[in-house]
This record gives sequence, structure tokens and C-alpha cells, in this order.
Amino acid sequence: MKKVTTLGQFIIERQADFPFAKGELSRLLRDIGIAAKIVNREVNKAGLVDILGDQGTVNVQGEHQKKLDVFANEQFISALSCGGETCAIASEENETLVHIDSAVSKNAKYVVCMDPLDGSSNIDVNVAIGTIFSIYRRTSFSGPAEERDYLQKGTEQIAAGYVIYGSSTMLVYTTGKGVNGFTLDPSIGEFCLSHPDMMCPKSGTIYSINEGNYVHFPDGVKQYIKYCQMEDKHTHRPYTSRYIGSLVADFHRNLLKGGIFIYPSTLKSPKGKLRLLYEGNPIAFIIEEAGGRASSGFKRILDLQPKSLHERTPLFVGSTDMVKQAEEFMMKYSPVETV
Ligand code: P6P
Repeated sequence: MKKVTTLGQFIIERQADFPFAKGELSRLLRDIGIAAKIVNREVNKAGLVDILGDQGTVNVQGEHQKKLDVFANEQFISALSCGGETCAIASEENETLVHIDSAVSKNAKYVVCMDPLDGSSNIDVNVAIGTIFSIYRRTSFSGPAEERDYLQKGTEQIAAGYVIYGSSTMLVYTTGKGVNGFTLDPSIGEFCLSHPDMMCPKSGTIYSINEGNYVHFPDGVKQYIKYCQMEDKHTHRPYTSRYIGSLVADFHRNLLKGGIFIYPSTLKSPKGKLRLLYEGNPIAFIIEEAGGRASSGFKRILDLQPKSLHERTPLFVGSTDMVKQAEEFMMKYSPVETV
């Protein structure tokens, strides 16, 4: 009988990696796992209950909030608030920082940045969506969290991960000691280790980009797309184009199979569409831990200094060789750095 390692068991086993940790991070990751299971339950029955469709509100990004967006945000905030290890949450769904000022949490060690339900435009059409999270140790000493607690470079992340609600529900995370994936076993309600020590292939033949924006792309991206489409048996081209429109789903596929995902700056969005704090940085931490690469096209994502909670960044992420090649096209054809 194959040994089953649950997320909880794994976290405790790996706690030894952090000799000074007193279990706070372990409990925080447990809290995220609990919220993910609750969100998963609603995502899986979304078509059956009145939780599809628009909430009738608009979030800070000016995007129409889906009922599941709001539900997921509430669940993660509630789980993290009850867990007592988080003093504040920066969420895509909230304009400003959410302070957890209960007696047990207001001096807690950690700040969480999250996109509670990424890809929500796909909810109503049954396409994979995801949660993305990033965990920092606060730099202020006590009292309400301050800007400097969440405007930290990605290199300062203590942990990062995502949940993908797809053909199965998986939680994938890193604490800087490799990347491990856990698949939810609904029969026991536990995330079980299914993808130990995940590594991204050094190269691949999949490119993911919304080519509908082609006319607005920098020349370097246009030239790279043409390169991907050219016939060349030696380099296995033309590559395959795969684009789901859900970052977690596109990223997860490329992490497993090799490939590159690009959301570049465009004329309409000079700093790109994706957010640095709760999309770029956690995804970049994971891919680097899995042997891949993440940049703005010019600079390492994890080295970017965030200046505001919802700031955006162009994102080139995936197999190291492919991202490096795309960066060469950017330097050659669009050398003006936009980030
Ligand atoms: P577009 C979803 O709204 C999201 O934030 C990411 O999950 C996804 O990669 C991207 O936007 C898709 O954007 O402009 O191609 O629809």
C-alpha cells in the first residue's frame, strides 16, 4: 500500500527545515489549505447553486466581481484571521490592506498577499481557475502592519503557492526548499503529496500568450512569436500555442511540461496586466525553485521593488532557456525597459 503523505504531515515533517520556526508558518499554510478546500467545494458545485455569475460589484481593478471571487476572498480572509498567524492581507479584491486586528493576530509575524480567485472570467464556462498566495515576514515590530510589511521584494518571500481548481484540485507551494504538489483526495478531504520535488524542464515547445493583443505588443514580443511559429526541425519548431486565459492553469501546464507564458506590456497597459505582489512574485518564486526563470522581459521579477499594492508588471515565466531567448528578442528589438 503506497504511503500517503497529507499536506499537514508534510508541513510538519519539513518544519525541521526551519530550526527557529515555532510552527507559525506551518499553521499558516494549514489555514490556507483549509480555505482552499472550502473554496474548492463551491467551485465544484458552482453550476448547481446560485454562486455563478456577477456579484454586481466592481473591484479595485475595475473588474466585475464574480460571486465566487467575493466568496473566495471572504473564505481566505476568514481562515487566515482565525488562524492567528497573519497580521494583514493584501488581496486583489480589496483596495487597501486588510488589517487583522484581533488580539491574537495584530502582532502576528506574517503578511499574506493573495489573488483569492484568479481567472474568474473562466468560472462560468467551467475552465480551470486558481488561488495564488505569497507570504512575507513583517518588517515592522508590532501594531498594525505598515506599507513596508507588504511592499517587499519577491526575494523576501517566506513561502508562495497556488491552488488550481481543475480536473483535480491541487495545491502547489514552496518555502524556498523546492516545490511540492498536493492533490485533493475528496474521499478523505485531504491534500495528498502527488508531485514531490517539481522541476520545470529547462526548455519546451509550448508558448502561451494572448495573440489577440498582437498589434499592441512590443516589437521584441512580435519577433519572438514569429520565431516560435517558424519551421525548424532542429529546434522542434513551430512550437505549440496554448492559452487558457487563467494564469494558474497556463503556468501549471508549463511548469509540468516546459514552456513559456508571456503577458507583456502593451500600448494599453504599459506595465502589463498581471500584478506584482500576488501574481508575479509568487509565480516567480515557485518557478525559480523549480529551476525555471521569471522576468519582466528585462529584469528578474523577484528583484523588482514594489511601490504600490496593486502595481502591475510584465511577466515572462517558464523554462529557463525559453525565457532567456525571449529576453534576447526584447533586448534586440524593444530595448526600452518599461518596468
Ligand atoms: P487576458 C485572469 O483575468 C488574468 O488575471 C490571468 O489569470 C490571466 O493570465 C490573464 O488575466 C488573462 O488576460 O487579457 O488574456 O484575458
